[in-house]
Amino acid sequence: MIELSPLHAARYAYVPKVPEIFLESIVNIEPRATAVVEPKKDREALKNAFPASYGKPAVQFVASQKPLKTNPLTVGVILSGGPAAGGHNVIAGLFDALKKAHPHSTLLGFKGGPSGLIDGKYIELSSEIVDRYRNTGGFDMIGSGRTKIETQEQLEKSFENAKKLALDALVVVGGDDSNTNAAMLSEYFRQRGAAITVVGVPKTIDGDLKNEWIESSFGFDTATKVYAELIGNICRDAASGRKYWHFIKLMGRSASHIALECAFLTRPNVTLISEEIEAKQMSLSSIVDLIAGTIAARAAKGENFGIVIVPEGLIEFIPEMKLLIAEINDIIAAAGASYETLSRGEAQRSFIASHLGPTSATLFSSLPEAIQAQLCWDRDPHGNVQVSRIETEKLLVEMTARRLRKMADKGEYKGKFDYQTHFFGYEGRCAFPSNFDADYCYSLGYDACLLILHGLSGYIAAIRNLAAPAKDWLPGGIPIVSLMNLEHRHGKDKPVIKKALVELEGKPFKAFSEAREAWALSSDYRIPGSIQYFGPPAITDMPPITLQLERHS
Ligand code: FBP
Repeated sequence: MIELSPLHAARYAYVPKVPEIFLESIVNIEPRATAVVEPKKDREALKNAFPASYGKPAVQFVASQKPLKTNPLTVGVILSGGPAAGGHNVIAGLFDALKKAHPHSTLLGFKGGPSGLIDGKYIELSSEIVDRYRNTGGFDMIGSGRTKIETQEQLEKSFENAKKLALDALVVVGGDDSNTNAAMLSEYFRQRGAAITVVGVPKTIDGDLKNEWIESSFGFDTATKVYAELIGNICRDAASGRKYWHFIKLMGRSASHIALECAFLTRPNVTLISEEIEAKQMSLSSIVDLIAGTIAARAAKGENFGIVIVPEGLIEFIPEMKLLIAEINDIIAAAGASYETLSRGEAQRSFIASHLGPTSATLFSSLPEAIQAQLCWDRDPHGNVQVSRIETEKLLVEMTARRLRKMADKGEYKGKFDYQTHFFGYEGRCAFPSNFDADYCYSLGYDACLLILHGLSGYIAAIRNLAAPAKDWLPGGIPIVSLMNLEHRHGKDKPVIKKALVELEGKPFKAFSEAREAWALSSDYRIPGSIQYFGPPAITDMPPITLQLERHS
């Protein structure tokens, strides 16, 4: 038995705060249909692909006078994709709700992500197991994985195992791709005549699985608070030593929500927002101009130090790089299994270089060799380039240093450029969940159980009013298909959940763009400190700043 840290032991005693309606007996809660939510585009194609769940209304849970009759249920749960703080509390909330609905209900945890269902690998979750993980970070209670259930064989095996285990329902906890999986499974089970309810839960630190119904994905709050603590400490170090520019890449595969939230929490000198770069069609060279310009302006004040925040997904938003990556993706998809036989580095680089069109080939050859190699590494199971492995922060440092030398030659820059690079990503995904995430995740698990009790297959748990105290949250659900569109993946058009990117017309980005000029020249950084789990609610329960800006007028 490992010895627990004092905080670990104390977190077991934490009782998550939940929406007031969850204090009712679980059998006295029912879904009330509200608006029908339709996908924003590709409606016909999505209607054909998801006939059973398309066009269904969003629901909100309300008190009911007529108690629901419940039987013991057997439910499976899958944790899918990258870890996000609070996953264990989703399971705890689901477990507690199931046992309240019927004490003989059973919860099975599929091991290692979706492949656990395909291969029939699972454990029965007892209260002893669940209690060991309450309010803790990580996904290690049952593990996670990135297998996509999409081939006929995978769907069939999942179906067979679900039948063999007599599952009444399956809960898929994941991001956009994993919830796309959930919608496909729901449809497939229906087509096969099996009454197995499949529901999703919105997870991802990236914060890009959201809309007006899903106000935040879980894990975002904890991850951004961990990164902001580290950035704040580096800000203080930079202002103390006064000798380094710190280029900090932050996780978030596509959207820049993490970078934006951390900018509000720490006020760095430069924060790149990928969505703005794409909208303004900024080239790599103009991004370097912007960074070098800020460095020169601060040097003129005698401040040869500062902080640059680089979102992990940036590279895919720079127009010329986006074209290059799309071409590489298609080349890899067309080469199929034969690409996997090429070794990383020279073999992959020269294969790709020989298949690129002329414009992309010129750009590719102008990039540092390390970046070329990283762009060629194999894709994840969803066909995405693995941006966490591309050292964009180093690419920018190298290009900025070159630009500053030229500016110095022309007398436009008088300063000393010394730098450090950092990448914060894995540090933030498995921390003890903040109180916000602990409460939110427990409530999401409870909500998922309610969706199951009411047979709402193909729905994803959606809790609204998250900027308010937990008691005022509004739990419910929406059909997963309403979040979808068609996208080009692995060389084909496929239905997938559309990633919610930073909206340039939204309140958070507008507030940021009004403040950033002042932040560029200032050295009065904001130091958020570490996540506080105990103390005044104004400190312990603060929701993300971007969420507050989005929700308050
Ligand atoms: P999910 O979309 O599965 O939540 O994962 C998000 C993420 O943390 C990204 O921010 C990052 O690019 C990626 O996972 C890294 O994946 P891996 O854990 O496979 O290295």
